[in-house]
Amino acid sequence: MVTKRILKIALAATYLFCISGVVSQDIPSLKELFKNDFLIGAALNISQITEKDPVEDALIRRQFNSVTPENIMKAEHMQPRWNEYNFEPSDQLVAYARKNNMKVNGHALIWHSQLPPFMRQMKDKDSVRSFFVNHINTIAARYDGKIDSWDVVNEALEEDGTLRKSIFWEKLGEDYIVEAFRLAQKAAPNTKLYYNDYNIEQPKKRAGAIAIIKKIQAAGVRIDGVGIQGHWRSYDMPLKNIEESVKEFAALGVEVMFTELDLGVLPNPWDGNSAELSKTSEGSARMNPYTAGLPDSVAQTQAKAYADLFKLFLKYRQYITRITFWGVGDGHSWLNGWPIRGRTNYPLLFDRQLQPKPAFFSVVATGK
Ligand code: 9MR
Repeated sequence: MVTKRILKIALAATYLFCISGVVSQDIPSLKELFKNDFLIGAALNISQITEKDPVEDALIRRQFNSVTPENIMKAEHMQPRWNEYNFEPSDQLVAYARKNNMKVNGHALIWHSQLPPFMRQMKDKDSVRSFFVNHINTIAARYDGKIDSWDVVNEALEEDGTLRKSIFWEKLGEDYIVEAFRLAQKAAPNTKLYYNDYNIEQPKKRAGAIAIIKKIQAAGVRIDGVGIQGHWRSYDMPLKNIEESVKEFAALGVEVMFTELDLGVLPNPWDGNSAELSKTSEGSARMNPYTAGLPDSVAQTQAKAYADLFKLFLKYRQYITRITFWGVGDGHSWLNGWPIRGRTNYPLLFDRQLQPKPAFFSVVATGK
């Protein structure tokens, strides 16, 4: 009985060792390939940070030299109750990154989403101000010198380039962004400070981001960089806008980063009238067409999109400091659940078994 169990464990260990051997040693390493160009990061969840899956851990250690916590440093996790902080997961992240020689980008200090429950119905200005000041001071100071950078403010813009009417905008006024950076600069003098948002490659929203950066600079406050999130679709890449954005942001003297890269392959319910269709069974099949696997032609389109993007990143490598993927393998991507729940999406470089996809090899080819 005992011998049988030992045999089973040994077999499992050998299997794991073999797989991790294949994954970790037999394919090129992105962080090595691009080491003179930019950091290569991944958003990690708590089970990845705590090394629950040795195969995945070997892959992460081999491929990435930068980590962004996908959720654990958001306000609802860091300060779940008024003035009660939960530092444990973030401390684990810092230890994990130090052990593996990875940079850490803290995500995010001020964001309208994933706020603690006590914030959601807050009416009174003084309470919002007190949360804002204490949250930034406490967390930025604690991790100064332990992490490398912060997304100080995340997603403060509407699509038309005006400021989002968030609780912070409403209660603190439009200067809250400059104030957030001022507080972060004081509390974390050794940490880089970034503004991060999606769709800011699009002209109107980009103009809004430029206005934010200029306003912070004009106030004499430090902002070190801007993160273009990069949630795009393989069949619809805004390459020209991306290139213009890199140039325009770089001209402001800040670092440019691609911070949440993933290229979905599924239809977008907001195109045409397909949103309505998604509610019918015929519509659901149309909106979720690849449940049986990623067709070769779609994988090739995605590989080309990733290659085009990395060629552009390399062209502007003097301005671009980091490329972070929003996840590791397709199985855990947020895009399986958004904007429609329960779909099978394929946005990343590694598949559901953590094997490299054609997109991985097309990215590798640009780096050679
Ligand atoms: O990937 C994150 C997912 O696990 C969370 O449920 C979601 C909650 O809003 O946030 C996702 O990450 C977001 C990131 O923090 C900010 N930019 C958009 C990302 C995708 O929604």
